[in-house]
Amino acid sequence: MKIIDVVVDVVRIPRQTGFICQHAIVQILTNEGVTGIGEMSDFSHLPKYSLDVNDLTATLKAQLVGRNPFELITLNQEMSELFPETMYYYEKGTFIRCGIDIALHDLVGKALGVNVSTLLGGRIRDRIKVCYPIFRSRTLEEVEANVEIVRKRFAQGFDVFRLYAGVNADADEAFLSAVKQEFGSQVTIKSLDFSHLLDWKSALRLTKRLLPYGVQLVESPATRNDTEGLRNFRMAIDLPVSEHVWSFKQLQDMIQRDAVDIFNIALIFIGGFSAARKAASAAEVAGKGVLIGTTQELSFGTAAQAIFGASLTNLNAISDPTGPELYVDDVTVEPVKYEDGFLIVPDAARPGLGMEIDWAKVDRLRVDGFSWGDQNVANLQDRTRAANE
Ligand code: GAE
Ligand code: MG
Ligand code: MG
Repeated sequence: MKIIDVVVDVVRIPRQTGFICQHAIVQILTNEGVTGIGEMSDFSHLPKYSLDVNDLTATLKAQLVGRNPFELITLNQEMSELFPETMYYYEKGTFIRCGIDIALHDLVGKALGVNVSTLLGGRIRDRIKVCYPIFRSRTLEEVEANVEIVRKRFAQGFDVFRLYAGVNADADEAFLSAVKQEFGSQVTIKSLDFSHLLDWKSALRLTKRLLPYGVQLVESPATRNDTEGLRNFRMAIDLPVSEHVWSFKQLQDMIQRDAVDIFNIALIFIGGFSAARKAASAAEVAGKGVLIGTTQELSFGTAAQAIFGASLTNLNAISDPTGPELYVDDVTVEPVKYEDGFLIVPDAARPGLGMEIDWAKVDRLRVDGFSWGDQNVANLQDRTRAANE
């Protein structure tokens, strides 16, 4: 079997928060009529540092056309040379590598007539507990709208939430206090996510202030790549600490320094199934847990994350992928399903990822490229529309 073409479609889809994200759907076509599909999710991080989609397509074609898609290891190695890791959380190279690796797995699964789970060694669970994200309140006035999101999502079965914190401490406390008062033990706050905004001492001070409201763990409580700060934080607090994995070097540093308890692994931030499996295995060998993180994928990318999560023996914290609930639209025939706050792993009997793209939806949502255009960049960190929009 040989690859004969690579096609990249960019779609632009708003979130419920008003923030608009771009994603690429990549198709890898073969001479035997089998096509693999991958998702490069959420290119809206670093929006002014954008890729030329025609140039990207030409690069991918030059590398992949004529090649055997079953050569997953070699092709992944080559992609890592073309798009090397940069030790940066929102590095775009990992998004590209991820989309290609997902597409190759989908292709190989379809060619063999098996689900991607079979390629990964099967499943040890068929659903994954997830939490709904509450984006940072920048002012006290924004708190009530976030409590309202908890009300609405709780009614739909989501009983775990995570809070992006660290910009306005009073607002963080007001939110946690309101949720505790209204929902008591019916609602769990999985984590405070500081998104590397604070140095570890500031994060520690704020965490201590918010502890009485009850949280399960703390994520990214130090500046980016400050592994020592993460360790200092971890040793100073009696709660598990999680951090995203965005490079093997960074993962090695965190393991060496014993800096975290739980590695937050998302296919998109490490470069697809192959890379994510290596990271999860390293975590397991080091005696650490894993949670499935998210950039907020569409249903296709979320299905890939679910299949990965279903294979993990050390998935021991509540996970994050809720993109399909967050976006107002999607590109698959059927979305992935959520029940009682669990992400349901797509049907194991279906080949590939088991998800079908609705090309009419792609046509409706397609844009020319990744350019950020007229969107305001003011509130990128908080993934919401700017207050003045
Ligand atoms: O830090 C996190 O856990 C988030 O999921 C973070 O990566 C977000 O910025 C996410 C988003 O687009 O909302 O990527
Ligand atoms: Mg995070
Ligand atoms: Mg994202």
